[in-house]
Amino acid sequence: MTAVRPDATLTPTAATVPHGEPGAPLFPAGFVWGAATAAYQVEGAAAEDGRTPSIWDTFSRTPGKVRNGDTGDIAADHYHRYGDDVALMKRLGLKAYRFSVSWSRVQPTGRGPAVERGLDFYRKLVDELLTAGITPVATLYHWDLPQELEDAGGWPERATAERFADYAAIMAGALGDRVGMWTTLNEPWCSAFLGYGSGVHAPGRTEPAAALRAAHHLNLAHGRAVEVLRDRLPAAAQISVTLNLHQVRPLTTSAEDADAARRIDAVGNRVFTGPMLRGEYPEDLIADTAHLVDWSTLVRDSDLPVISRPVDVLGVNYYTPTIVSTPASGAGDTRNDGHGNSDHSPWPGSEHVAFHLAEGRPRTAMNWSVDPDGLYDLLLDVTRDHPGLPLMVTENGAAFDDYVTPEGTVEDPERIAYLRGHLDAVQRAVADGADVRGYFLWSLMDNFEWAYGYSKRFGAVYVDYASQLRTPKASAHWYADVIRRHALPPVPDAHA
Ligand code: IFM
Repeated sequence: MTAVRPDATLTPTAATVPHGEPGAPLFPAGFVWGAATAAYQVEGAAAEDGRTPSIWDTFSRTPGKVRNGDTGDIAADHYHRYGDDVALMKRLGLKAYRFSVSWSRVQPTGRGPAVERGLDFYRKLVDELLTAGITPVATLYHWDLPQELEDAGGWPERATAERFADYAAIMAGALGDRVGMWTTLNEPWCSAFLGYGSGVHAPGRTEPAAALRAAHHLNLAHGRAVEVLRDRLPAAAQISVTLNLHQVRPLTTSAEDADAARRIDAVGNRVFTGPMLRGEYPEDLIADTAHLVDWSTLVRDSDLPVISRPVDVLGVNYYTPTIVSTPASGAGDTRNDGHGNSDHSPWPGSEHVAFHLAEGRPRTAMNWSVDPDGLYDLLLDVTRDHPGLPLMVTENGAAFDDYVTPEGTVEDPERIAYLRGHLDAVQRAVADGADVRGYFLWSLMDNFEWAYGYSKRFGAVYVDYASQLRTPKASAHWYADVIRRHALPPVPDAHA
């Protein structure tokens, strides 16, 4: 049964006046238009006002882990420039801004009392957003565990989930009077399986059993945070979790490839949706990984009711589909699944599965294929599996090799095409029954792209890291137009 609060509603927070072309289908009334960032990727100010290192500070300082030795020390300097950034969001007409809180900034050791100076940054950011008429959407965890908690064992340790509940209580106390939309975790799959499995993300551990333990404790942390937030926030607060659900497709129609797809769906998706939305871990996941963990001792009786506390909305992040096979079916790569190369697999128990790139489709600078139908299918798959669950596309976007022209503009027609295709997919999914309440472009501005450092630009706004000058790309202007119309603008006539 899908765990959804019966009274779950997402109230539009800013009036949207539709200006669509006659005949252009409008997005649903109250559809939320936003853009997203994450603390370590944009804030900088890594050692200011009491902030101490997170696992990403440590990882990015470890030689060979991040391209060019880049770190988030300065990033897009959002910590100091948030006022200008909010003004820019307002000019673009954004209705919502999804940001994450740096745990190390507000509770430096991951334990004990909060640091008021750290909390003040988020209070000021939120106040600025509210003054600009932009709805703040706060994510509590976007991958940056305080280093001291990792030193104590990190997510593979059950105690980390309790520390997260304490931190959630601090944030509810600090922002509960002004933030109405909350997300517990962003993409726990990456935290667990890239952080502890393949090691391409912080903390860089390559221990398949620890990755599975981390996944369970992230689930538990989510559930404990939902409990704490429900307890402390006003009844109208909306609580969600964001998952990077893999839209898994078998390469061929063979039974072996279907089994490969089932396996990746289990350890990529259902490891989270099972306990969170159904109150159980999938039997096939348990069987596939039984040689690595003893689920009967890892999961205590009381855990699943906590993890499955209802959410108001499920955040879905989508970039590209995941095409899989057994190695026998084709020349796929068991190591490069699009999440970065490692000698270690992020797919415990299914290390033999091979990954493929679709032929004949455009690719982004991440070498991800552009496939809007994947988003359509994903939204409808989730709707079929969890009927009645409100959805929000909390990330979607693309990196391209953008540059500033001599005229001072940034022309990014590929990104516009990407966004148009995916927004069209959202509209089609809504028309076919998916309850999609909003869309957040990833990302508001160029930022620190984890192990790729600053080499990949996902922003709608170009950031010159030397001067910190922001230049809205053509796609930012295009997205502003979409928001104003509440509909997709006409495709320009190539022959006009
Ligand atoms: O930059 C990341 C973000 O932090 C999480 N989702 C995917 C994005 C692009 O890789």
